[in-house]
Order: sequence, then structure tokens, then C-alpha cells
Amino acid sequence: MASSAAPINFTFGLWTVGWQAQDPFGDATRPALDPVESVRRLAELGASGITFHDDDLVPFGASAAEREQTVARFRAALQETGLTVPMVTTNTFAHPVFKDGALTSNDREVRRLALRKVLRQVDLGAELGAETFVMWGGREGAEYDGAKDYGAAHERYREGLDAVAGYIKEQGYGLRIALEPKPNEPRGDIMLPTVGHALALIAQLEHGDIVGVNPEVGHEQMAGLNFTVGIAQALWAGKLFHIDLNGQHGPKFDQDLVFGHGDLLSAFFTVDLLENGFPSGGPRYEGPRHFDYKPSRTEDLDGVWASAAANMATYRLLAERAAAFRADPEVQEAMSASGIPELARPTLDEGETAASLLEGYDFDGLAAESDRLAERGYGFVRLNQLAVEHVLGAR
Ligand code: GLT
Ligand code: MN
Ligand code: MN
Repeated sequence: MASSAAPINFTFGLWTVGWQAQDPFGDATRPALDPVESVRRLAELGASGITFHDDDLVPFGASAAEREQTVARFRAALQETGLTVPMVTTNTFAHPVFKDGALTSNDREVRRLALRKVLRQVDLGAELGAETFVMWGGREGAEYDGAKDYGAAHERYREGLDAVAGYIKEQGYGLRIALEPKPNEPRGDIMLPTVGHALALIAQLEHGDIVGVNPEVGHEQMAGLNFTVGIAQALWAGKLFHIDLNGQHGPKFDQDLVFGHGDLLSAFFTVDLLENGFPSGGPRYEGPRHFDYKPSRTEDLDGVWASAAANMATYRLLAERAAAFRADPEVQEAMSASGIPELARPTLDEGETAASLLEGYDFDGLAAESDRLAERGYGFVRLNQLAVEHVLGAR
């Protein structure tokens, strides 16, 4: 099984294992973790990289000297363990100053402050060799439709993103921006609620060539959407720059469960796409398999590390199952019967145009032809049952 033999790059946010489990109804249930300890533990468990917000590493308000010392200590831990920092991001949601957003706050001074905070983290990310700069606009939104001029807010979002992307280019950094969609929570409504909304905004940017998406499993599912289909479109468009893997049980609050602990069959098809690509070939996802989950509030520190390991174990198992699925001759035959390879064939013949397709066609025959073509069964249920049997290890 080729895909399970090659090492898989697993990465974790510092804020995931480091979450102390405070929620809107209760206090923290776990002590704070030293980022250096997280680096060491994740390395031991087999992760290859770590990601972080500016404030996850250097506490907000730290002095320049403290910042330098903290970064130096963190760098030493990276060197000691071989862990990389493939992605960084900025916290533009926790401090009360961001209560009405960052790049789209109604207050211009807040927007300028937010931009500076973001740019400072861009510099640090570049310094640490990151390739991706995630931007999750958690507070970009409102609770009340009348509270925001959404025309101006989209202008400001575009202005802010182009400013950051333009800065990255000017500085010659090897970074690309990945926008992370989410429909709601913490705001009543968040701008760029889904992958599709984000892709549409990117198409309107001046520097959209270095801007893509960082879809999160649970965030798309909170919007009632199919995650695998969402990332498929981003991948097809050359815009799947990064990914946040976790688990979610349908449209409710953001659960951030371990990957595969929500919709397992959806997780299987996500891994199948990431590891094996589209059946017809085309663009592949080459970035890290990044986990953005929260160890449940019920877990102690041992449970934190067990849950981190569970993300990777589940992903590996699903990668094995997906390789077996693709290699199974019965699956290949079922895929053919379902017309999957046929979809890769262009609809028009070489040189044919829409006009020539109409030429000489007798619409009096349309109904009869439709009836004939409608007789076909597609066998998708059989194909899906084969997937279920592979997931269950029954094949
Ligand atoms: C925050 C959010 C995540 C985002 C992070 C990036 S922060 O924890 O819930 O989905 O990926 O800013
Ligand atoms: Mn989430
Ligand atoms: Mn995320």
C-alpha cells in the first residue's frame, strides 16, 4: 500500500494540545502547557511540525526582551526535535479590542492595529521558514445585520488581505496566505462563512495568486455542507493551500473533536482524496495534514497526548483503508460501472462547439432519447457499500 508506506506529515496547532478547556460555561480543567513541552511531546508521538498564533507562543503584551527569549527557546526546541513550523497565524480574536473584528472592524484604528499585529507575525513566520500564513477572521462579522455595512466590510477585507499579500511579495517571503472559513461562532455571523465564499473573494484580490484556503472539517459541517466536496473544489481550483482536520457531528457548535470522531465515512473520503487524489488525476494536496482539534474538556494531560496520537492513528488507518479501496479490483469494476472514468472524458468532441452540437439535431427525438438514457442505473449504492466494507476492515 503505497500511501501508508510513505511518511505522512502530521502537524498540530500549539493551541490544540495547549487548550486548557475553558468554555463559555466553565473554567479551565487543565493546567497551562509550556510550548517547549508540546514541541517535545508531539515530536515523540511522530508529528513533523507545529503551528501557532503569535499569542500562543509569546503572551500578549510581553516585552521585546521576553519575546526574543521565548522565540529563541522555542527555536532551540525545534532544533532539538527536528520539528518544523510550516504554518503560522495571528490571534485577531481574543483581545477585547477585536470584539467588532480586526480587518473589518467598524473602528479604523482597530483595523490599523490589527494589520500591524498580522504583519509582525508574517515576519516571524517567514523567519521560521513557514510556507503558509493562515487567516481565520473569527471576529469579522456581526450579530445584527444592521451593525455592519457589508459592502464596506468586504472592501476592507479585500484591502487588508491585499495589504498583507502585497507585503509578503515585497519582502520576498516564501509565504502564501490561506483563508479559513467558518459560518458562525464566536460572531453570530462570520464573513467568508464557507469555502465557496472565500474562493469568490480571492478571485477579486489583486494578489489573489498567493491566497488560497484552509478549510476546517467541522466548520463546513457546521454550515451543513459536505467537507470533502468543498476541499475537492478548492483542490481543483489550485487553492487548497492548507487543511484543518478534526471531527464534528453535524450543524451545531464547533466541536473540534479528534479527526474521524465525527462523520467517519466523510473522514474516509477526505483521506482518500488527500492521499490518492481524484480518480482521474489532476492537482494533488501536498501540504501538511494539520490537526486543529480540541482535547475534550473531560481529559487530563495524559488524555491530551492520547487524543493527539488518536488523530494521527485514525488518519493512518483511513489512509490504509483508502489505499485498499482504490486497489480492490471489485471497486475498480464498480467505479467503471458507475461511470466514474467516463466523467473524465470531455463532453464535446475535439473541435466540436456548442453550435455544432446543435447542428442537425432533431429536438423531436429529445424525449425518446431522454427515456433511453434514463434507463441506466448508476450503481452508486454498491460502490458506497464497498467503501463501507473497506472502512470496517471487512475487505
Ligand atoms: C481558533 C479557531 C481555529 C483556527 C485557528 C486559526 S484559531 O482556534 O477555532 O479554527 O484555525 O486562527
Ligand atoms: Mn473549529
Ligand atoms: Mn481551524
